Amino acid sequence: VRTPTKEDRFSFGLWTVGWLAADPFGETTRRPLEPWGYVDRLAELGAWGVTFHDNDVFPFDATDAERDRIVERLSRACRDAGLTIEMVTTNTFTHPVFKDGGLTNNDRAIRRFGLRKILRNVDLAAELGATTFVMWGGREGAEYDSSKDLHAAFERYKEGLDTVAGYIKDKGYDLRIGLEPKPNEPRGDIFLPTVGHALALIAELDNGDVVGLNPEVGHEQMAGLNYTHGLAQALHAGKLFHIDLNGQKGIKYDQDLVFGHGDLLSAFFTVDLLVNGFPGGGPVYDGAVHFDYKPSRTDGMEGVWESAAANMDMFLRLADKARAFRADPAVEEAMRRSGVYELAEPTLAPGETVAELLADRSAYEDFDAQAAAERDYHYVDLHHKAVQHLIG
Ligand code: GLT
Ligand code: MN
Ligand code: MN
Ligand code: MN
Repeated sequence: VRTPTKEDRFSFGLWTVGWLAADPFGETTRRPLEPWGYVDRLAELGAWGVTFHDNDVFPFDATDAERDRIVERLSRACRDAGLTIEMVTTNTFTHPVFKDGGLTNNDRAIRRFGLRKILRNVDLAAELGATTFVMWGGREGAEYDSSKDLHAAFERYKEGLDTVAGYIKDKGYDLRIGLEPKPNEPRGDIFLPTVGHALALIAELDNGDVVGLNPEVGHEQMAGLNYTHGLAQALHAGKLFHIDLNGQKGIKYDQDLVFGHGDLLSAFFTVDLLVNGFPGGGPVYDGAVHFDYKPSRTDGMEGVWESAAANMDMFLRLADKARAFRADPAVEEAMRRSGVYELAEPTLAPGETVAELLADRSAYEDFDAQAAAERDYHYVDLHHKAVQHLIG
């Protein structure tokens, strides 16, 4: 497998390699570097971009001068290392003021503060040339159903998103919002728990044209859902703006493992969709290949870089295998036999009306359902060919 290059467009959150590994039961196991201390090594490993929250870089209570100085230092380090700052986001979850959320906090003054903090970082994102602005509403949610007027919560979520999206448009920024769904953790129940919930709210926005999704592998899998299907529906809706790749093993706490180190077969089909697209054509993802993982608490600093490299290596390996899978004539034939290409043909003929469908006796009256039910789809054989390609 080749080594990653800038053309692969791999990017990492500074909070990923920078995670010091404190968890609810234990202290940190690694020491912090300065924010710019991470960029050279990422560039050396073959990354193209970096992403960060405001407070990954400067403290929550930084003065304007301090903020400017630190941001300038980081952006210079990125420039020197040849790294693109492709996404910037806001931390509206760490400080206790956000313990009941930012945009959906019951406290209006906190909602106004949260909105201001987000808008500040929209300006910063645009200034640094980022093209995606992720909004992960980790604290937007509840533990107790009695605690929230849920209708009002969705109204406030909409209001907040429309305000931020409207601001981006008014300013003419080349920036799109990527909502990041998650079902739970840190809240008992987070609002917009899945890709589907987020798509539904986006459809109700006035400025929804610049609002799409940043789905994370582990977050969909924590909800027991199929990540590749989630990406597919976001693509179908024209809303797959960004992705968070990582690994997760089933329905449990958010593991943020290396991409492919959780459900490997699912990762294979995710990469198949990302690099090969839909079998019958359609929208393709052309954004950053962004990793949002956590280096294990049991690893030291060397392990951090090993795991960062593992994410990219895993993607490249799966991409090679997914390309070989689709290029294999036996697979092509198996896909044909399974009817995979047939689904792209519209069910009604071009220009056919419902009246014509109703008049088509072959579609119903003379249709032999028993005979049609005999079809052998051979899906297992097709799937086994994918598994063979995957394991070599
Ligand atoms: C936080 C979260 C991630 C999100 C980040 C973006 S913050 O680390 O767990 O999944 O992508 O805000
Ligand atoms: Mn996660
Ligand atoms: Mn994420
Ligand atoms: Mn995370």
